[in-house]
Amino acid sequence: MKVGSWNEWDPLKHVVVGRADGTMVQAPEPAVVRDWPEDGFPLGTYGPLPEEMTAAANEQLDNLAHVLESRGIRVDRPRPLDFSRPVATPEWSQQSMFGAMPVRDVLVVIGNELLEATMSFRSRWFEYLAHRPLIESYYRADPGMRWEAAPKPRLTEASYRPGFRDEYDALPYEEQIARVRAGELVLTEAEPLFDAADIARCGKDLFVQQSLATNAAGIRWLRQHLPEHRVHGVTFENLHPMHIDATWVPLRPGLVLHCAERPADEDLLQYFKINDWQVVRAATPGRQTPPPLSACSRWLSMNVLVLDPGTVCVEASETAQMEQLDRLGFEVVPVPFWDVAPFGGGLHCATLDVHREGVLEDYFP
Ligand code: ABU
Repeated sequence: MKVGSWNEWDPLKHVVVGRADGTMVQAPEPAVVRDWPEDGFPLGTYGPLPEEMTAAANEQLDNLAHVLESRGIRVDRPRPLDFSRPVATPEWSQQSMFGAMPVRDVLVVIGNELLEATMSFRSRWFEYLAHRPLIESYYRADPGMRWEAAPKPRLTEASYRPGFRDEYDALPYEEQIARVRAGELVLTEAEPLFDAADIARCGKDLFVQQSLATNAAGIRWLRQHLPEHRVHGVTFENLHPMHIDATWVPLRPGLVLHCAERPADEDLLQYFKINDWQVVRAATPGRQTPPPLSACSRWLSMNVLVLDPGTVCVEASETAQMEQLDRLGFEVVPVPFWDVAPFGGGLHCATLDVHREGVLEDYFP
């Protein structure tokens, strides 16, 4: 048993796969207000996702676990909590949590360190507890593992821009994008905040998206915490940036998949190009609409799980994405996963690399 992973593509040996049990449509909070009337959750309402959706998602998550185990990869699963209970700190209370999905949002492994993200939604503040039994067992089994948790945020009103959503939605497109570029979204800079899924790992280089879940102070904290890495704060032309793994997806040394609808900053493109990386526009998703009851987009098509530099799991209905990766030289493993999407994401979101064989390398010398 070893905790260790430096990038998104080295041979995968051990992984956590999330569970859908008990996932909630979150109660309103300063960071996020759900409004899905057509799916039974109009503004202000909250509650567990329907049982039949949960069962269908769990079937696909279990199947992913079997696919990975059949390839010799060890799979662990988190312990769901009662996410429907209100939670509180001394400074606020919140009527519900979210769930034990996606694992990628909460935890990241960088080298021998397993790091718990701050998270930035109140409904996700305690989510790490669903993963603690596994983390504790890893810490007992691997004497070389470092277990770190970023500063637990206060998440008081000071961490959020009041009236952000209405003000932002009323802006013209160019002004909205200027706000994205400037990192002036719902989060203030009162304290470091980040979700782990805003980090793309490429050995010595870590690309961290400033987003609706990650602020500049969070990126600064990561930079200071990981002095042996080059931590790049990045943004994309995306009106609702939330996690980098359906936008900028490194597949193997020298190859990154990029969402064409979310153009990258010129500086980022140049950084990859002068280091001889190929930046490939991901295939257009087969689906025209986002998943129900979800903040994710149809670009979950490119939210792939790389098993090794020649093998990649792709959502089974995304034919164009599978064909593109086949042409790029990958063995493509189709995995049905669209029923998991309402629970927070795709194949990359739902998983956490505990161990990938490999060492720290500099891919941008
Ligand atoms: N959390 C996965 C990324 C969601 C999206 O950009 O559609």
